[in-house]
Amino acid sequence: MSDSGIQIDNGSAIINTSLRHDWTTKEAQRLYDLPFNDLLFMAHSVHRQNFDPNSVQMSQLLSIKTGGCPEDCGYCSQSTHHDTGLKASRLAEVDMVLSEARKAKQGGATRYCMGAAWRNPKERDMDAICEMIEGVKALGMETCMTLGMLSDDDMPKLKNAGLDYYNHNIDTSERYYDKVVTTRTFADRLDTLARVSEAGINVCSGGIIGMGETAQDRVDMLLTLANLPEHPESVPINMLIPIEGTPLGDTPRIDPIEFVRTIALARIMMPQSVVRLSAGRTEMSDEMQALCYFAGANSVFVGDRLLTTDNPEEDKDARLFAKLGISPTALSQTETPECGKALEVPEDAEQDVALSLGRNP
Ligand code: SAM
Ligand code: DTB
Ligand code: SF4
Repeated sequence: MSDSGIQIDNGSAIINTSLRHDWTTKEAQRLYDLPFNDLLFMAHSVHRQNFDPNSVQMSQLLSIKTGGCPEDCGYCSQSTHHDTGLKASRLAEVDMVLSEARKAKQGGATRYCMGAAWRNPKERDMDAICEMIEGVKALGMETCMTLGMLSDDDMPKLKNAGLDYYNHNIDTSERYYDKVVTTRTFADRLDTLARVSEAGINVCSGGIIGMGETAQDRVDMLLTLANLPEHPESVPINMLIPIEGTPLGDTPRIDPIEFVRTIALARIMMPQSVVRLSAGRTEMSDEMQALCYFAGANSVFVGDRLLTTDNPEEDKDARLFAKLGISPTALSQTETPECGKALEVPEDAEQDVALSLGRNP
Protein backbone atom coordinates (compact mmCIF):
# COMPACT_ATOMS: atom_id res chain seq x y z
CA MET A 1 0.00 0.00 0.00
CA SER A 2 1.46 3.39 -0.95
CA ASP A 3 1.49 6.24 1.58
CA SER A 4 -1.51 7.78 -0.21
CA GLY A 5 -3.54 4.77 0.93
CA ILE A 6 -4.08 3.73 -2.67
CA GLN A 7 -2.20 1.13 -4.64
CA ILE A 8 -2.65 0.45 -8.30
CA ASP A 9 -1.57 -2.50 -10.41
CA ASN A 10 -2.77 -4.06 -13.64
CA GLY A 11 -6.53 -3.87 -13.56
CA SER A 12 -7.26 -3.21 -9.93
CA ALA A 13 -6.99 -0.44 -7.41
CA ILE A 14 -6.66 -1.19 -3.70
CA ILE A 15 -8.14 1.70 -1.80
CA ASN A 16 -8.05 2.59 1.86
CA THR A 17 -11.34 4.42 2.22
CA SER A 18 -10.64 6.18 5.52
CA LEU A 19 -10.86 9.97 5.39
CA ARG A 20 -7.45 11.60 5.76
CA HIS A 21 -6.52 15.10 6.90
CA ASP A 22 -2.76 14.65 6.88
CA TRP A 23 -1.90 14.70 3.20
CA THR A 24 1.63 15.84 2.37
CA THR A 25 2.56 17.99 -0.60
CA LYS A 26 4.82 15.23 -1.87
CA GLU A 27 2.15 12.53 -1.99
CA ALA A 28 -0.48 14.88 -3.45
CA GLN A 29 1.95 16.02 -6.14
CA ARG A 30 2.83 12.38 -6.90
CA LEU A 31 -0.84 11.56 -7.42
CA TYR A 32 -1.35 14.64 -9.62
CA ASP A 33 1.67 13.63 -11.76
CA LEU A 34 0.66 9.97 -12.26
CA PRO A 35 0.18 8.71 -15.81
CA PHE A 36 -3.23 10.13 -16.76
CA ASN A 37 -4.93 6.73 -17.09
CA ASP A 38 -3.70 5.61 -13.66
CA LEU A 39 -4.87 8.86 -12.07
CA LEU A 40 -8.28 8.60 -13.70
CA PHE A 41 -8.72 4.94 -12.82
CA MET A 42 -7.83 5.65 -9.21
CA ALA A 43 -10.10 8.67 -8.96
CA HIS A 44 -12.98 6.84 -10.60
CA SER A 45 -12.54 3.84 -8.28
CA VAL A 46 -12.72 6.16 -5.25
CA HIS A 47 -15.75 7.84 -6.80
CA ARG A 48 -17.63 4.55 -7.29
CA GLN A 49 -16.80 3.53 -3.77
CA ASN A 50 -18.59 6.58 -2.38
CA PHE A 51 -21.19 7.72 -4.91
CA ASP A 52 -23.48 6.57 -7.69
CA PRO A 53 -21.17 7.26 -10.69
CA ASN A 54 -24.11 8.06 -12.99
CA SER A 55 -25.73 10.69 -10.81
CA VAL A 56 -24.93 14.43 -10.83
CA GLN A 57 -26.40 16.95 -8.37
CA MET A 58 -27.86 20.15 -9.86
CA SER A 59 -27.56 23.55 -8.16
CA GLN A 60 -28.68 26.90 -9.55
CA LEU A 61 -27.18 30.33 -8.94
CA LEU A 62 -28.66 33.79 -8.63
CA SER A 63 -26.84 37.07 -8.13
CA ILE A 64 -28.84 38.78 -5.38
CA LYS A 65 -26.56 41.84 -5.31
CA THR A 66 -24.47 42.53 -8.37
CA GLY A 67 -21.30 44.64 -8.80
CA GLY A 68 -19.84 47.52 -6.82
CA CYS A 69 -17.67 45.22 -4.70
CA PRO A 70 -14.77 46.86 -2.82
CA GLU A 71 -12.55 43.76 -3.04
CA ASP A 72 -9.99 43.55 -5.88
CA CYS A 73 -10.19 39.87 -6.93
CA GLY A 74 -8.31 39.82 -10.26
CA TYR A 75 -10.77 37.44 -11.93
CA CYS A 76 -14.01 39.15 -10.99
CA SER A 77 -16.38 41.22 -13.13
CA GLN A 78 -17.94 42.74 -9.99
CA SER A 79 -14.98 44.54 -8.42
CA THR A 80 -14.97 48.36 -8.44
CA HIS A 81 -11.19 48.12 -9.01
CA HIS A 82 -11.72 46.94 -12.58
CA ASP A 83 -13.46 48.59 -15.51
CA THR A 84 -15.69 45.80 -16.80
CA GLY A 85 -18.73 47.87 -17.74
CA LEU A 86 -20.93 45.95 -15.28
CA LYS A 87 -23.82 47.92 -13.79
CA ALA A 88 -24.04 47.65 -10.00
CA SER A 89 -27.40 46.84 -8.41
CA ARG A 90 -28.93 46.94 -4.92
CA LEU A 91 -29.90 43.88 -2.92
CA ALA A 92 -32.70 42.03 -4.76
CA GLU A 93 -36.27 41.93 -3.45
CA VAL A 94 -37.14 38.76 -1.54
CA ASP A 95 -40.21 38.05 -3.74
CA MET A 96 -38.14 38.20 -6.92
CA VAL A 97 -35.57 35.78 -5.45
CA LEU A 98 -38.29 33.31 -4.44
CA SER A 99 -39.97 33.44 -7.81
CA GLU A 100 -36.60 32.70 -9.51
CA ALA A 101 -35.97 29.87 -7.03
CA ARG A 102 -39.35 28.35 -7.91
CA LYS A 103 -38.36 28.33 -11.61
CA ALA A 104 -35.01 26.75 -10.73
CA LYS A 105 -36.79 23.99 -8.84
CA GLN A 106 -39.06 23.33 -11.82
CA GLY A 107 -35.90 23.05 -13.95
CA GLY A 108 -34.60 20.29 -11.67
CA ALA A 109 -32.23 22.19 -9.35
CA THR A 110 -32.25 20.83 -5.80
CA ARG A 111 -30.08 23.58 -4.27
CA TYR A 112 -30.44 27.33 -4.71
CA CYS A 113 -27.22 29.34 -4.36
CA MET A 114 -27.51 33.08 -3.79
CA GLY A 115 -24.45 35.29 -4.28
CA ALA A 116 -23.78 38.89 -3.24
CA ALA A 117 -20.87 41.07 -4.38
CA TRP A 118 -19.90 42.11 -0.86
CA ARG A 119 -16.72 42.10 1.19
CA ASN A 120 -19.05 41.12 4.03
CA PRO A 121 -22.79 41.42 4.69
CA LYS A 122 -24.03 44.48 6.60
CA GLU A 123 -26.26 44.23 9.66
CA ARG A 124 -29.03 46.10 7.80
CA ASP A 125 -29.19 43.42 5.08
CA MET A 126 -29.40 40.39 7.34
CA ASP A 127 -33.21 40.37 7.74
CA ALA A 128 -33.74 40.20 3.99
CA ILE A 129 -31.01 37.55 3.62
CA CYS A 130 -32.70 35.41 6.29
CA GLU A 131 -36.10 35.82 4.61
CA MET A 132 -34.58 34.58 1.35
CA ILE A 133 -33.14 31.52 3.10
CA GLU A 134 -36.42 30.76 4.86
CA GLY A 135 -38.42 31.24 1.66
CA VAL A 136 -36.18 28.97 -0.43
CA LYS A 137 -36.20 26.30 2.31
CA ALA A 138 -40.00 26.46 2.33
CA LEU A 139 -39.96 25.57 -1.39
CA GLY A 140 -38.27 22.31 -0.47
CA MET A 141 -34.83 23.21 -1.81
CA GLU A 142 -31.44 23.25 -0.13
CA THR A 143 -30.03 26.72 0.44
CA CYS A 144 -26.57 28.14 -0.17
CA MET A 145 -25.34 31.72 0.30
CA THR A 146 -22.08 33.39 -0.67
CA LEU A 147 -21.83 36.84 0.91
CA GLY A 148 -18.11 37.37 1.59
CA MET A 149 -16.49 37.30 5.02
CA LEU A 150 -18.69 36.51 8.02
CA SER A 151 -18.50 37.72 11.62
CA ASP A 152 -19.44 35.78 14.77
CA ASP A 153 -22.70 37.81 14.89
CA ASP A 154 -23.78 36.61 11.44
CA MET A 155 -23.52 32.92 12.23
CA PRO A 156 -26.55 32.24 14.46
CA LYS A 157 -28.77 34.34 12.16
CA LEU A 158 -27.83 32.32 9.08
CA LYS A 159 -28.01 29.00 10.91
CA ASN A 160 -31.41 29.77 12.49
CA ALA A 161 -32.83 30.85 9.13
CA GLY A 162 -32.00 27.34 7.87
CA LEU A 163 -28.91 27.92 5.73
CA ASP A 164 -27.59 24.54 4.53
CA TYR A 165 -24.35 25.59 2.78
CA TYR A 166 -22.04 28.61 2.75
CA ASN A 167 -19.82 29.09 -0.29
CA HIS A 168 -16.47 30.74 0.36
CA ASN A 169 -13.65 29.75 -1.99
CA ILE A 170 -9.97 29.77 -1.15
CA ASP A 171 -9.52 30.13 -4.93
CA THR A 172 -5.82 29.18 -5.20
CA SER A 173 -2.76 28.29 -3.13
CA GLU A 174 -1.63 30.46 -0.21
CA ARG A 175 1.56 31.13 -2.24
CA TYR A 176 -0.31 32.51 -5.28
CA TYR A 177 -3.12 34.23 -3.37
CA ASP A 178 -1.69 37.78 -3.29
CA LYS A 179 -1.05 37.68 -7.06
CA VAL A 180 -4.83 37.45 -7.44
CA VAL A 181 -6.35 39.34 -4.47
CA THR A 182 -4.71 42.03 -2.29
CA THR A 183 -7.65 43.39 -0.27
CA ARG A 184 -7.85 40.33 2.01
CA THR A 185 -5.59 37.43 2.94
CA PHE A 186 -5.74 33.68 2.55
CA ALA A 187 -5.97 33.51 6.37
CA ASP A 188 -9.10 35.74 6.28
CA ARG A 189 -10.72 33.14 4.02
CA LEU A 190 -9.81 30.28 6.37
CA ASP A 191 -11.20 32.25 9.36
CA THR A 192 -14.62 32.51 7.74
CA LEU A 193 -14.55 28.82 6.79
CA ALA A 194 -13.83 27.90 10.42
CA ARG A 195 -16.79 30.05 11.59
CA VAL A 196 -19.11 28.38 9.08
CA SER A 197 -18.03 24.92 10.15
CA GLU A 198 -18.30 25.72 13.87
CA ALA A 199 -21.84 27.02 13.33
CA GLY A 200 -22.83 23.63 11.87
CA ILE A 201 -23.38 24.97 8.35
CA ASN A 202 -22.03 22.82 5.50
CA VAL A 203 -18.90 24.28 3.91
CA CYS A 204 -18.72 24.82 0.16
CA SER A 205 -15.17 25.79 -0.75
CA GLY A 206 -13.01 25.33 -3.81
CA GLY A 207 -11.20 27.50 -6.30
CA ILE A 208 -10.44 28.64 -9.80
CA ILE A 209 -8.16 26.81 -12.22
CA GLY A 210 -6.45 28.67 -15.05
CA MET A 211 -5.44 31.96 -13.41
CA GLY A 212 -1.77 31.52 -14.44
CA GLU A 213 -1.02 29.40 -11.37
CA THR A 214 1.37 26.44 -11.47
CA ALA A 215 0.42 22.78 -11.04
CA GLN A 216 1.98 23.03 -7.59
CA ASP A 217 -0.48 25.84 -6.74
CA ARG A 218 -3.38 23.64 -7.81
CA VAL A 219 -2.10 20.77 -5.69
CA ASP A 220 -1.50 23.04 -2.68
CA MET A 221 -4.98 24.55 -2.94
CA LEU A 222 -6.52 21.06 -2.74
CA LEU A 223 -4.12 20.11 0.02
CA THR A 224 -5.33 23.06 2.13
CA LEU A 225 -8.96 21.95 1.67
CA ALA A 226 -8.24 18.26 2.27
CA ASN A 227 -6.28 19.00 5.45
CA LEU A 228 -9.01 21.15 7.05
CA PRO A 229 -10.40 19.53 10.24
CA GLU A 230 -13.41 18.42 8.12
CA HIS A 231 -13.40 18.14 4.34
CA PRO A 232 -15.72 20.75 2.78
CA GLU A 233 -19.00 18.98 2.01
CA SER A 234 -18.98 20.69 -1.39
CA VAL A 235 -15.87 21.52 -3.48
CA PRO A 236 -16.55 23.75 -6.51
CA ILE A 237 -13.80 23.69 -9.14
CA ASN A 238 -14.20 26.65 -11.49
CA MET A 239 -12.36 27.15 -14.76
CA LEU A 240 -11.47 30.83 -15.11
CA ILE A 241 -13.92 32.76 -17.25
CA PRO A 242 -11.64 35.56 -18.50
CA ILE A 243 -13.50 38.87 -18.10
CA GLU A 244 -12.46 41.84 -20.24
CA GLY A 245 -11.27 44.73 -18.10
CA THR A 246 -10.00 42.53 -15.25
CA PRO A 247 -6.27 41.87 -14.68
CA LEU A 248 -6.88 38.23 -15.72
CA GLY A 249 -8.92 39.12 -18.81
CA ASP A 250 -6.20 37.96 -21.26
CA THR A 251 -5.17 34.78 -19.43
CA PRO A 252 -4.72 31.86 -21.86
CA ARG A 253 -7.04 28.92 -21.33
CA ILE A 254 -5.87 26.11 -19.04
CA ASP A 255 -4.93 22.81 -20.68
CA PRO A 256 -8.06 20.64 -20.24
CA ILE A 257 -5.94 17.67 -19.13
CA GLU A 258 -4.55 19.75 -16.25
CA PHE A 259 -8.11 20.68 -15.31
CA VAL A 260 -9.23 17.03 -15.28
CA ARG A 261 -6.18 16.10 -13.18
CA THR A 262 -7.29 18.70 -10.62
CA ILE A 263 -10.80 17.21 -10.44
CA ALA A 264 -9.31 13.71 -10.04
CA LEU A 265 -7.02 14.82 -7.22
CA ALA A 266 -9.91 16.52 -5.42
CA ARG A 267 -11.91 13.27 -5.65
CA ILE A 268 -9.06 11.14 -4.31
CA MET A 269 -8.14 13.43 -1.41
CA MET A 270 -11.74 14.29 -0.42
CA PRO A 271 -13.52 11.01 -1.25
CA GLN A 272 -16.90 11.84 0.26
CA SER A 273 -17.15 15.49 -0.78
CA VAL A 274 -19.38 16.51 -3.64
CA VAL A 275 -17.07 17.96 -6.31
CA ARG A 276 -18.76 20.56 -8.49
CA LEU A 277 -17.75 21.16 -12.09
CA SER A 278 -18.49 24.84 -11.64
CA ALA A 279 -17.88 27.96 -13.79
CA GLY A 280 -16.45 27.69 -17.29
CA ARG A 281 -18.59 24.88 -18.73
CA THR A 282 -19.67 26.94 -21.78
CA GLU A 283 -16.06 26.68 -22.98
CA MET A 284 -15.72 22.96 -22.22
CA SER A 285 -16.33 20.30 -24.86
CA ASP A 286 -18.69 17.40 -24.12
CA GLU A 287 -15.61 15.18 -23.99
CA MET A 288 -13.88 17.37 -21.39
CA GLN A 289 -16.99 17.39 -19.21
CA ALA A 290 -17.38 13.61 -19.61
CA LEU A 291 -13.79 13.15 -18.40
CA CYS A 292 -14.53 15.41 -15.41
CA TYR A 293 -17.57 13.28 -14.47
CA PHE A 294 -15.48 10.13 -14.84
CA ALA A 295 -12.75 11.66 -12.66
CA GLY A 296 -15.25 12.30 -9.87
CA ALA A 297 -17.16 15.54 -10.51
CA ASN A 298 -20.74 14.95 -9.37
CA SER A 299 -22.40 18.34 -9.25
CA VAL A 300 -22.97 21.22 -11.71
CA PHE A 301 -24.63 24.59 -11.88
CA VAL A 302 -27.65 24.47 -14.18
CA GLY A 303 -29.57 27.39 -15.67
CA ASP A 304 -28.28 29.62 -18.44
CA ARG A 305 -26.65 32.23 -16.13
CA LEU A 306 -24.08 31.95 -13.36
CA LEU A 307 -23.72 35.30 -11.53
CA THR A 308 -22.75 37.71 -14.32
CA THR A 309 -21.74 35.27 -17.07
CA ASP A 310 -23.36 32.57 -19.21
CA ASN A 311 -23.73 28.89 -18.41
CA PRO A 312 -24.74 26.13 -20.87
CA GLU A 313 -28.44 26.21 -21.72
CA GLU A 314 -30.81 23.66 -20.24
CA ASP A 315 -31.29 21.62 -23.41
CA LYS A 316 -27.52 21.42 -24.03
CA ASP A 317 -26.99 19.97 -20.55
CA ALA A 318 -29.97 17.65 -20.94
CA ARG A 319 -28.54 16.32 -24.24
CA LEU A 320 -25.13 15.73 -22.69
CA PHE A 321 -26.60 13.99 -19.62
CA ALA A 322 -28.70 11.78 -21.91
CA LYS A 323 -25.67 10.90 -24.06
CA LEU A 324 -23.69 9.97 -20.96
CA GLY A 325 -26.55 8.18 -19.18
CA ILE A 326 -26.31 10.59 -16.25
CA SER A 327 -29.36 11.33 -14.07
CA PRO A 328 -29.87 14.28 -11.75
CA THR A 329 -29.29 13.42 -8.07
CA ALA A 330 -32.59 13.56 -6.16
CA LEU A 331 -32.65 15.61 -2.97
CA SER A 332 -33.38 12.47 -0.94
CA GLN A 333 -30.08 10.97 -2.16
CA THR A 334 -27.95 13.85 -0.87
CA GLU A 335 -29.70 14.63 2.36
CA THR A 336 -28.36 13.30 5.64
CA PRO A 337 -29.22 14.84 9.02
CA GLU A 338 -25.95 16.75 9.21
CA CYS A 339 -24.60 17.19 5.73
CA GLY A 340 -24.79 16.30 2.06
CA LYS A 341 -22.71 13.13 2.04
CA ALA A 342 -23.89 10.18 0.02
CA LEU A 343 -22.36 7.36 2.01
CA GLU A 344 -21.33 7.16 5.63
CA VAL A 345 -17.91 5.65 6.17
CA PRO A 346 -16.68 5.95 9.76
CA GLU A 347 -13.71 8.34 9.95
CA ASP A 348 -11.36 5.74 11.38
CA ALA A 349 -12.59 2.74 9.41
CA GLU A 350 -9.56 1.02 7.98
CA GLN A 351 -11.39 -0.62 5.12
CA ASP A 352 -9.24 -1.83 2.31
CA VAL A 353 -11.41 -2.22 -0.71
CA ALA A 354 -10.36 -4.13 -3.78
CA LEU A 355 -12.03 -2.96 -6.95
CA SER A 356 -11.57 -4.85 -10.16
CA LEU A 357 -11.89 -3.12 -13.48
CA GLY A 358 -15.50 -3.09 -14.56
CA ARG A 359 -16.84 -4.55 -11.34
CA ASN A 360 -18.96 -2.23 -9.21
CA PRO A 361 -18.89 -3.69 -5.69
N1 SAM B 1 -18.28 37.99 -2.90
C1 SAM B 1 -18.34 36.66 -2.50
C2 SAM B 1 -16.99 35.99 -2.41
O1 SAM B 1 -16.04 36.46 -3.06
O2 SAM B 1 -16.87 34.99 -1.72
C3 SAM B 1 -19.26 35.80 -3.34
C4 SAM B 1 -19.30 35.89 -4.83
S1 SAM B 1 -17.85 35.40 -5.71
C5 SAM B 1 -18.28 35.91 -7.34
C6 SAM B 1 -17.86 33.63 -5.68
C7 SAM B 1 -16.76 32.87 -6.41
O3 SAM B 1 -16.98 32.88 -7.80
C8 SAM B 1 -15.34 33.37 -6.27
O4 SAM B 1 -14.73 33.00 -5.08
C9 SAM B 1 -14.67 32.68 -7.44
O5 SAM B 1 -14.15 31.43 -7.06
C10 SAM B 1 -15.80 32.50 -8.45
N2 SAM B 1 -15.59 33.36 -9.62
C11 SAM B 1 -15.79 34.69 -9.68
N3 SAM B 1 -15.47 35.17 -10.89
C12 SAM B 1 -15.06 34.11 -11.63
C13 SAM B 1 -14.59 33.97 -12.96
N4 SAM B 1 -14.46 35.02 -13.77
N5 SAM B 1 -14.25 32.75 -13.41
C14 SAM B 1 -14.38 31.68 -12.58
N6 SAM B 1 -14.81 31.75 -11.31
C15 SAM B 1 -15.14 32.96 -10.82
C1 DTB C 1 -18.41 29.09 -7.22
O1 DTB C 1 -17.40 28.43 -6.86
N1 DTB C 1 -18.68 29.44 -8.46
C2 DTB C 1 -19.89 30.23 -8.51
C3 DTB C 1 -20.40 30.18 -7.05
N2 DTB C 1 -19.34 29.51 -6.38
C4 DTB C 1 -20.82 31.40 -6.38
C5 DTB C 1 -19.70 31.55 -9.11
C6 DTB C 1 -19.14 31.52 -10.51
C7 DTB C 1 -19.05 32.88 -11.02
C8 DTB C 1 -18.60 32.93 -12.43
C9 DTB C 1 -18.46 34.32 -12.93
C10 DTB C 1 -19.72 35.12 -12.96
O2 DTB C 1 -20.79 34.65 -13.40
O3 DTB C 1 -19.64 36.31 -12.61
FE1 SF4 D 1 -16.19 40.87 -4.63
FE2 SF4 D 1 -16.56 38.23 -4.48
FE3 SF4 D 1 -16.01 39.44 -6.85
FE4 SF4 D 1 -14.12 39.28 -5.02
S1 SF4 D 1 -15.13 37.56 -6.04
S2 SF4 D 1 -14.64 41.11 -6.21
S3 SF4 D 1 -15.28 39.49 -3.14
S4 SF4 D 1 -17.82 39.71 -5.62
